[in-house]
Amino acid sequence: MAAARPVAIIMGSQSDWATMRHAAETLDALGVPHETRIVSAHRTPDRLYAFAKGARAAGHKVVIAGAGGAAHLPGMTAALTSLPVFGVPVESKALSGQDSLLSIVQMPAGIPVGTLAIGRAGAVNAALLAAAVLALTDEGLAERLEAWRQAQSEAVAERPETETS
Ligand code: RP5
Repeated sequence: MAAARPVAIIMGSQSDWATMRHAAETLDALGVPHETRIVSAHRTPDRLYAFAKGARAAGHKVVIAGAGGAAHLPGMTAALTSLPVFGVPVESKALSGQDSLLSIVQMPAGIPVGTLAIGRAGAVNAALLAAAVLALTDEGLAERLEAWRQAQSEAVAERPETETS
């Protein structure tokens, strides 16, 4: 049997991958195994139900769910599993992701979705939060996460480069 992948990255559409790949790449950089699936709350509701109901038994510990527009995927997933769910609002064409953000963040009390920023920043930070959760019980990952943050700090220049034109 294949080893369990602690993080599941799900998204409502192939078109969300351009954003959600940043979550996958961040988890890769931290050495966190993950699974990626297209699961639409609207177009494949049966797939969503099967995924979310089976997520814990499949060995997942955290779900990252990205969706745009009337973005029901993170909330519906959170309704169907008590695993932590982090929602990433994908930038929509019509409303620049404001619709996605409000759809995901405004969960009524009782079913939480940890909501991140719109777009790439949200996808990267969802991965970092998922890693932080897993690092609570994984010392090796905690060290890799610290090293990742240290490298990020070291990559920031002391002063801006002088522009030449
Ligand atoms: C949502 O509808 C998806 O999450 C996606 O962000 C949006 C548009 O989907 P496509 O029409 O590009 O497939 O369900």
